[in-house]
Amino acid sequence: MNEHQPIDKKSERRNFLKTSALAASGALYGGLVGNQSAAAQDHAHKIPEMQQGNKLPAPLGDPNAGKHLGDPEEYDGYSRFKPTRGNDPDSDYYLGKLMPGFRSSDAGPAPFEAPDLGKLPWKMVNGVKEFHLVPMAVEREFLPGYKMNVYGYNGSMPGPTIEVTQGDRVRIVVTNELPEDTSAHWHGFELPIQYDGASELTQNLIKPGKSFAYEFDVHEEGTFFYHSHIPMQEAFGSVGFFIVHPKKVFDPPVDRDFGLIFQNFFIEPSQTIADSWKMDWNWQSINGRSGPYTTPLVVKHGERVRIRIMNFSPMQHHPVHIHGHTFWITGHEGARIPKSAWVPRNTELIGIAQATDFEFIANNPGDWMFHCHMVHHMMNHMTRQVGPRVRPEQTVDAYLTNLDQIPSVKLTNSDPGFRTPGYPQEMKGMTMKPDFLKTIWNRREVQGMRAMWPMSVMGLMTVLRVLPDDLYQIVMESDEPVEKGAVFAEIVRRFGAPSDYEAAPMMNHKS
Ligand SMILES: [Cu+2]
Repeated sequence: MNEHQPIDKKSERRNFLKTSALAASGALYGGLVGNQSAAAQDHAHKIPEMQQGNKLPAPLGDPNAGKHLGDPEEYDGYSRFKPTRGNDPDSDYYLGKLMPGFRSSDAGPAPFEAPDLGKLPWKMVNGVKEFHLVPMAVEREFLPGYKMNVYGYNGSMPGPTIEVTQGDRVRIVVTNELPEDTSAHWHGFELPIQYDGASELTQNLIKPGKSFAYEFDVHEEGTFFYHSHIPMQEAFGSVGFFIVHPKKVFDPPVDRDFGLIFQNFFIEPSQTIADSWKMDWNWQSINGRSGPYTTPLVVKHGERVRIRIMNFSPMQHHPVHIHGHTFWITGHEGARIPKSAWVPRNTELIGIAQATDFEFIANNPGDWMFHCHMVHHMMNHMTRQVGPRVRPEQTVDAYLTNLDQIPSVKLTNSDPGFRTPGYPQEMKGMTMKPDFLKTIWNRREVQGMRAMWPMSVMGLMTVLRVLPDDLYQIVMESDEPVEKGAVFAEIVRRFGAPSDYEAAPMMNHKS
């Protein structure tokens, strides 16, 4: 099977410059230039007045670049390049069930990637893979400017991923840098009892500053994790992925192998320290970040994708939903599921301490929501945003130094919505400051998304971006600047209904 066709960087650049020139020449909507259908012309007149000033992005990329020549595009009526189900529910290729990706199984497993998390390095010592894991208090930036104090490992929350191959023998030296005792549990592994890390049942706790070495053979394969076995430390973030690749690559091989850890925490408004005692939650994180700071999963059109989702929330289950695609459930934290028992879904409930592997063909280009479907998990607490509790630009220090004139509640938002007793449900005034937005946008993975996207991705939400090869190259491999909305508009132009498309209002294009 062919690997992806290489893309000529120079021609890409020429193409970009060409499109930039088009944009600069004042073309309102590139899709309408040079190829204007009567319907599109007609529609151009119907664009509402407020949209008239919108600068709509020019065409981008080269649709002919990176075609997968020679790869079969269709199996039993299922196409990897367009939304399809196939002809027969009993076919191996129904909903892309056994449709391979582009990666050959000879190439070994696709690299595991947990966005925003690192991997724990190891070295081979006398035939054993040796890791050094350090439980410690960490500061994790859930959102730009929101640095939270939690527990993690080696400076990260969740901790770095331990990644091994079935059959490896591992030694994990755990050195406790927490201010209290801990232990490390290897969740789901069938290992010798004294290395199970169940505090006090199987070992003495590791004192601060002390180490304990865990050593065992890994005969399993699949999606595992490690965590402290002190419940309150678990609620404080002490967890990390432990991925075991099978000796024989899973069939069919995937092109992408992502991992996401869903968590929630209770952190009082204006506090930075998680409260593990509360039976409640108000901050949500995926791999230690809240939407829109979660990093989108970017894949190429037609690829076979695996996403492993693990729920390490203290008290909450998550129905995880993906838009625009149907996925197969191919594994849980227990093991790979036999193909005969795979289930197609678009929403899967993942309970606490459970993991689920989704697999699907990314056959529908676009920027797709990927999120927990519980409405209160789709956002963090709104104390900064709602109602008259908002006291802009005031701090406790300023308050204490001015006790004579205790500042009264100053309602700076004149919107009548704020006069309503209780919380306006529309969350008026949910502003994102320029520095915040700059950090959100200053990431490769979000280039060319619609200018308003950060308004819609909150809490336990992220985005799956399915990009044709040329647009993938522009976003993920080129350093050329990409106009906000340009990649999205180009996908609409090629796969959607461009005459009905309106770009985000102009004000959102400024960062
Ligand atoms: Cu949830």
